[in-house]
Parts: sequence; structure tokens; C-alpha cells
Amino acid sequence: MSIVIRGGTVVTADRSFAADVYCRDGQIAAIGENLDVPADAEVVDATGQYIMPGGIDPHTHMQLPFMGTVASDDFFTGTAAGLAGGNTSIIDFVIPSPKQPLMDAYHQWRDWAGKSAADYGFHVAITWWDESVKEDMGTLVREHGVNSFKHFMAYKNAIMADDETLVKSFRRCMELGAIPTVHAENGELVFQLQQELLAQGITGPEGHPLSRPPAVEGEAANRAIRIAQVMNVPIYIVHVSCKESLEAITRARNEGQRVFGECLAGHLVIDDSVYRHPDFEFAAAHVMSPPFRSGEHQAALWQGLQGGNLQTTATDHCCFCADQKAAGKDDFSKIPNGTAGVEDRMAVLWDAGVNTGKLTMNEFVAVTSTNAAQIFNLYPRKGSVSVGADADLVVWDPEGTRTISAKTHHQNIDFNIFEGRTVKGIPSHTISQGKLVWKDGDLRAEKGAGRYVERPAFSAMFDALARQGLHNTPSAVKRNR
Ligand code: URQ
Ligand code: ZN
Ligand code: ZN
Repeated sequence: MSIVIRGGTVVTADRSFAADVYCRDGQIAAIGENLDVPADAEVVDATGQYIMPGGIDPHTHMQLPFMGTVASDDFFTGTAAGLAGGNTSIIDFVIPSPKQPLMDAYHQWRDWAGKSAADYGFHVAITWWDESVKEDMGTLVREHGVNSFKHFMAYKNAIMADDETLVKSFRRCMELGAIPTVHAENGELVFQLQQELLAQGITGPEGHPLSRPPAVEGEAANRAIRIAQVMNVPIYIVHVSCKESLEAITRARNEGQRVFGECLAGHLVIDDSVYRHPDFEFAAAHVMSPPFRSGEHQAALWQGLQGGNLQTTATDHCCFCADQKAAGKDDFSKIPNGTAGVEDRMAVLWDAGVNTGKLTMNEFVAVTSTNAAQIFNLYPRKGSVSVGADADLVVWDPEGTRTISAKTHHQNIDFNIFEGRTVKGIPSHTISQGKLVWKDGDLRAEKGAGRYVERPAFSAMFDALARQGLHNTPSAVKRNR
């Protein structure tokens, strides 16, 4: 089984060059002009098109049990939809219930993800703390290829991590060579504002953004960044949605702190007017956290990507259909939080970013694939077009167009936040593990073909920090492997 992609331009995060790409046994075997390959190789004609690393979405929640229901895209339908959009890997989340042993939750999610059509990894959420959590974090790093741990600073009375948990978990990440990531919203403030709004009789979706103003996110982002600074550990802020968070990231990065930021395709192009729509279903379909923001925040996020203070794009793909969203018909705080996007992220970003000149093609590759691979230690196996890398590729047709709609998308949800948006620049072919899984509208996703991808700890980086004589790290901190 081999494929040769002919006549295209290879576009990576750092260069663009004319070349054929030959894939064999699931890996990239050769890159060069007019390659001489076996006669039985399947040929993909990429004339006038770009050959790029397949997208990596570092933030999805397939079939997540959340707010009394379960996200409607499972690991097969969700990853299959991603392949239709040029996305060839996801990093999803294991989210233990408070007091649930991490290893139990991890094995549960591994079981669910077995049906994936594309490769996947897991961030593991720290939703509670005791010595067993500390131990399990070590087991996950040492034996299961987990190198990132998530902390929800929001969702009080559910999965919220308080400051004690943040401090202890960040320290543990430092010991293990893992990176902490955070959902940065102050959960206490959100809870208080929710109660106040409901008491005033504001029960509709318009209350959702009012309960989560940008300052609520900016405070938490800054707090998490400062805790990471004192704990001497890098940090990754997920779904940065507003100027306030970006300013906290930019300040820290300017001072040399190792902080990474992620933004969502939705937050880049959709504004908060959606919550003032008179139709409950429409407004509720957009309820996610952090909420969609007003226009000046979108401009800031684009500047963050352009200036290198935001490194990755994601979707936070977490689908809830209208009947599920209806749980919050009389109380916006009960609307399951989440929207979809894994199928549309890359085309939306190309159309809104590359076609407008905000991003070069190379920057597009960086923020849709390569940077996530490097931050989460998947590179160059993922996120590169290089010999020996996994043959996860997308052939991108810059002239192709598509009008995004729930009527035609492959995501298992009855709504699309990008509904009606016509994008120019779409994937004509997606290759996953060296197999053609998407070809001009024909999706050939295979249930269970996806593999769990281990992500080694970042010991090299942390050892370098240690060698610098971490002035505020007690000498007692040992390096647990
Ligand atoms: O907060 C998250 O990232 C999960 C629970 C998805 N929902 C959301 O509103 N972002
Ligand atoms: Zn989140
Ligand atoms: Zn999320």
C-alpha cells in the first residue's frame, strides 16, 4: 500500500517548495521532484495544490459526559469528521470526576477512544487532589505517554481546580517533565454572577456571556501564569478568547516565561451578538465557555497569532444537539457548554487568515499542526512533512470552495456555528497513516483505525531549567521519572 502525491507544492511551517511526496507503510518515504516510485503506487494529482501536514486539533471532547448529558460526537464520528476537514490527529481529554482515580478515568477514555478513525492522545484533567493523584500522574507520564495535565479553573461544584490543587499539580508537572494546561476562568466569579443574573430574572442565553466577562478570564489566566512562574513550569492556556488573557500571556512571554496560548477557530470569527438572537435554539447552540466575544477581542486574537503570542488553533469540539441544549431553557447556567468545529477549523482559518493576508501559508501550517506537535512533543512524527514522519497529510486546494452547513457536515450535531459561511481553500485529499481517507468529498474513515499516540515527557527542557539552578525550587524536589 503506497501513495505518491505528484505535482504539488509542499508547505511546511518554515518553507514552501515544489516536490512529490511518496508514502509507504504508513510513513513518508521520500520527498523530491519527479520521484521514481513503484508502478502500483496510488497516484494523487496535487497540481496547483499544497501538500501540508495533517491538522492536529489539540483540544476536543469526543463523547464527553458533561452537565448531565454526553457530547453527541463520539470518537469515531468526531475523528471521521475531522478527516473530512483535513485534521488527522486530536488531543482529547480524560476528565476524572472528583475523587475518581485518575487511572480508572484514563482506562475508561482509552476504551471509548478505541473506535477512533484517526490518531489521538489525551491531556488528563486534575479535578481533585490527594497523594494518589500525585502518584497516578507519575504513572501516566512514565507508563502511558501523557505529558500534559489540564486544570479547569471554572465549573465550580463540578470539576474546578482550586489554587491548592493548581499549586500542587503544577509542582508535580515540574517534577515529571509534564506541562500543565488551564481553562482560565475564575469559577467563583462565574458562579456569583450566574446567581445574581438569575435572581434578576435573566435566565436566557444572553445571560451566559454576562456571567463570564473578559475580566473573569483575564484574572484566571494571569493567576495561572503567575503560579506557573513561581513553580518554574511552562504553561499552556487553552481557548484564549479575549484581550485580557492575551495581555497576560504577552507580558509573561516578553519577560521570558515559557507560556503558550491556544485560540479557537470560532473565537476568531464569531462575535457575541449570537447570544442576543431571539431564537433560543440559535443562541443556546453558541453557549460555550469562554463565550464568543465582541469584535475587538477577535482582532486581538488575530494579532496574537500574527505576533507569535498565540501558538496554536483548536476547536474545543464538544457537541450538544438542540434537545440537549434545551436543558437550560429556563436557566442559562444549565445549558450544556460546548460547540463543534473539528471539521471546519482549517478551512475557516485558511479563508479568514490566509486569504486575507493575516497569515502566510507557512504560519497556517504552524498554527494548525506544527506548533501543537512541538508543544506536546509529537514532532516530527506529527506536524511535519519529513521522511520518517507519519504519513498524515492534507492536499489543500486553494481554489476549492465549500459552504459550511449542518445539512452537509459530517459532525454528529444538528447545528454548525459557521453555518452559511462560504470558504475558499479546502482539503481535496486527506491521508491518514498513509491511507487516502478523504478524496473529493468521499469519506473513507475506518472505525478503529486510529492509534493512541504516546507523548514523552519534556525532560530535556526541564533538565535545562534545573541546570540553570532554579533559585526558587527547593533542592528537595527530586526528578521522578
Ligand atoms: O470547558 C471546556 O473546554 C469543555 C467542558 C467544553 N465546553 C466548553 O464550553 N468549552
Ligand atoms: Zn475549557
Ligand atoms: Zn475544552
